[in-house]
Order: sequence, then C-alpha cells, then structure tokens
Amino acid sequence: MKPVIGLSASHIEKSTSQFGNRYVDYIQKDYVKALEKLGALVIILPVTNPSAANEYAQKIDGLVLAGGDDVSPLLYQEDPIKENGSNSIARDNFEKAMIESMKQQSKPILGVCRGLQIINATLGGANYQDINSQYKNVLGHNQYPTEWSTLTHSIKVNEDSFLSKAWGTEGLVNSFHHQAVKRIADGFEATAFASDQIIEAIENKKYNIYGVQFHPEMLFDTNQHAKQLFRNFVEIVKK
Ligand SMILES: [Mn+2]
Repeated sequence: MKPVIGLSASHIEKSTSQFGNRYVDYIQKDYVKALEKLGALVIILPVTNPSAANEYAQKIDGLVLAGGDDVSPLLYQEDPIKENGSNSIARDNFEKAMIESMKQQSKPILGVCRGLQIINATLGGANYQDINSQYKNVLGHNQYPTEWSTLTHSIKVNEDSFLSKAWGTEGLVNSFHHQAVKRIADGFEATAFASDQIIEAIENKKYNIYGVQFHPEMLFDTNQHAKQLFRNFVEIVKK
C-alpha cells in the first residue's frame, strides 16, 4: 500500500477575475509531483470546518503543510502590525485543527515556510510578523522575483537533525518569507539557522513534526538535498 499524504491547500475567499465569487482552494503542483514521484498517494485537503480535521487525519498517514499567506498573529496573541501580510483565518483554523489531530494520532507532519510557522503558532510558539521591520540586521529572506529554484542564502544545520540527513550541516537554500519563528514552541528544537540567526528549520523528534522555512518543493528537480528531504519524510510516514 502506498503511504497516503494529506496536503493542505491555499484558500481564496474573495472575488477574483478568474473565478468571480466562486471561491477556490488550490495548491502548487510542485508538492504533488514531488510526493508522487516518491511513491506517495496525495490527497489535497480542502480548507473546511475544523471539526472535520480529526476524520481527515484518520484517513492519511502523514501531512504536508504548504506555503502561502501569513499566519494570523492572533494565533500567538498579538494584534497585527502594519507590515503583517494577507491572512486567512479559515485556513489557519483548519490547519491548526489538523496539526492537533495528527499530533494526537502520532502521525508525521512536514511544514514548508508558512507550514513551519503555523506548526509553531499552533503548538504554543510565536512568530515575527515581519522580520524586515522587527529583526535587527536581517539579511534578504525574500528573493522574489529571483527564480524559485535559485539558492540565495546559506544555512547552518544541527548535526543529527532531520534536516542534516538531507542537507548536511551547511548548505544553501532559497528564501521567500518575511515571517519567521520568534519564540519556539515547547518540545521543539531549532535545527537550522541563517547567518543572521533567523531560524530556518524546527523539529519535534518525539512526534515526528518537522518544519523548514525554505521551499524544497521548488528545488525537487534540481537539487539532490531537496529530493532527499522529501524521501526521508515519506520513509518516516511509511513506518
Ligand atoms: Mn530564509
């Protein structure tokens, strides 16, 4: 049997030129392709009522939380500063319920970018709403419009971490974020740092919950480390 991996969707609940007021959930294909190439069966999860999360969690073996909008600072008891970006409370609340259900059922989670940040906020941590205004001597963490798979900053990775098994103890990553971990959730360890000490990966080994601040799904076809990272996650899901 193939491992079944649930994939969180992005959510638009406002009028758009393409869909009018027929609101949509959507997901970048990179995640689907990467997981399928490694032998997983992928189920895209709708952004729906949090009360459905427990049953969705029962149907899947692992969860990938994708990138997207900023996590609302209300999740860590802060009002938004003016630099806080677009929030989707519906997505936040559904993903929060999914994280809690997966943890309860001891099933692995991999969070990418926003995915890392929602894990941290859900399990008791707090994030920077905007590192460019809230963090001293910050380096360039949003490379847009530089191409997605271009590696733009270095990281140092803790030995014996989930990330080091794919990335080694130092390497390069892409970067498309302006939020980051400020206070790490209890039970978690920061396992990678940029040279400005911004946290680039977190993990909770006991519960197999992992997060990376960069975008390995955009590197999957060009970077062996990124491929290895997803392979390692799928292996953990299979166990
Ligand atoms: Mn970065």
